[in-house]
Amino acid sequence: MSVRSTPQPWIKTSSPRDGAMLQSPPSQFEVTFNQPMALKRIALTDDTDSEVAVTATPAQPDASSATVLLPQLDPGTYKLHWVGSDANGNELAGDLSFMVHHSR
Ligand SMILES: [Cu+2]
Repeated sequence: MSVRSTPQPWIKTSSPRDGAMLQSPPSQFEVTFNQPMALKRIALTDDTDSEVAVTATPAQPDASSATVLLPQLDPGTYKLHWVGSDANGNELAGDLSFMVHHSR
């Protein structure tokens, strides 16, 4: 028998990227994993550390990417924290921040 190591989830891409300076507000947060993952939790906070309500999208446990629609965001700096989980209960969390600039 061969020994099979437990695959650990990792992030392939996420959007907005950490540190992104955006000229217009992002309409969604999207993250792509190396394997199927479901987003369990997402928290978005603004400059004043107030939580911005985000409508959770139904979990898609067989999908290796997750998309969450964001509300209309005013210019400012935002922090986003998310937690994902795979079918084996392996969790993966991420933190990122991005800035929405005033458009002209
Ligand atoms: Cu900026």
